Amino acid sequence: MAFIALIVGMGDSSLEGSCHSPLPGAGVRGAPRRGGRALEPRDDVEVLIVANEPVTPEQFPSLRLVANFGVGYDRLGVGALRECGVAVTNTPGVLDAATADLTWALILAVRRRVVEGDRRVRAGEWRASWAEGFLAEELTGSTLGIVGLGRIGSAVARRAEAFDVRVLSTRRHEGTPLDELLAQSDIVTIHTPLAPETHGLFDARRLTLLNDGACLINTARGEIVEEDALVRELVSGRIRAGLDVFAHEPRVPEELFQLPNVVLTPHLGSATRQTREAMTRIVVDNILAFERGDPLVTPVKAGV
Ligand code: 8YV
Repeated sequence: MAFIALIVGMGDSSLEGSCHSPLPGAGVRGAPRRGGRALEPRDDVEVLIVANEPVTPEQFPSLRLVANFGVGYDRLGVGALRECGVAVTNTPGVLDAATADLTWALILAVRRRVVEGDRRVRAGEWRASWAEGFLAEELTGSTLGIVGLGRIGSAVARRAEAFDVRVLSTRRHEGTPLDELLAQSDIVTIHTPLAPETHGLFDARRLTLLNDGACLINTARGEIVEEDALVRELVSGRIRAGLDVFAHEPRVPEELFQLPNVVLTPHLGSATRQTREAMTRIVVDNILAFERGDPLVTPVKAGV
C-alpha cells in the first residue's frame, strides 16, 4: 500500500481503536486544523479521513477517496468531490444506539431538571430534607415528537416504549405534519440530516408553535434550528432545551450559559468508546476496500 491517507482536523487520538495498524505501508499522517486554518495543498494524498470537514478537491489533485468519520457529511461538499471523481464514505448504523441514548439522557435531564438539581446541591442550596418547590414535569404519559424517523429517530422511538410516552413522528412528508407535531408534543427531538431542505427548518414561527414548557432536544445539527430565534425563546423562559449541537461549533451562544432551562453538551452523540471504535473500523474497512479495488463498504450515494 503506497498511498498517503491524511487525517484532517482531528488529533490521531480521535480515531479510537487500532485505526492505523490495519493499513500497513500506507502513510497515515495527522493534519490537525486548528482555528479554521486552511490545509496546505498536497499532491501526494489519495485518501482523506475527515470528521465532516469541508474538503477542497483542488488542494489534493491525487485525491480519490474521502472517508468521513461520522454519519453526517453535510459540510464535506459531496457534490464537488463527486464532480472531481472522488468517492465518499461515512459510518452509518454504528452510532444509532449511542446517539439515541444521549437523546434520552438529555430528555430526562431537561424534563426532570437533573442539572439544575445538581447545581443546587453543589451550591449548598439543599436545606430541607426534600426538594420543596422544585418540581418537574413527569415523563410518563407525555407526548414525544420525533422529527426524522430514520435510523437514529427509530432507535429513540424504541426506547420510548419503556418510558410509556406517546410517540408522534414525521419523516420527510410522511407521518404527523411538522406543525401539528410541534403543537401536540411535550418533548420534540430532532433527528433529520442537515440538508438544504432542513436548514433553518425550526425557524422563529415554528418555535412559537411549541407549547409553553415544552422541551426541544437537538442531537442532530445546530443549523436545523435558527439559533438566534431559539436563544430568544430560551431566554424568555417559555420553553426548555437539551442541546448537543450548535450552528457554529464549538461556539455556544453565551446567553445560554446562565439559563436554568437548558442543558448543554459538547456534541457527544457518538462519543462512547464502543461507538467510536466501530466508526474507526468502518473508516478502515472502506479504505482497505478502496485499496483492493473492491466495492466500498458504506459509500455515500446522495447529498450535496
Ligand atoms: C461526529 C456526528 O461526526 O456522525 C455524525 O454525524 O455528528 C458525530 O458522530 C463525530 O463525533 C466525529 O466528530
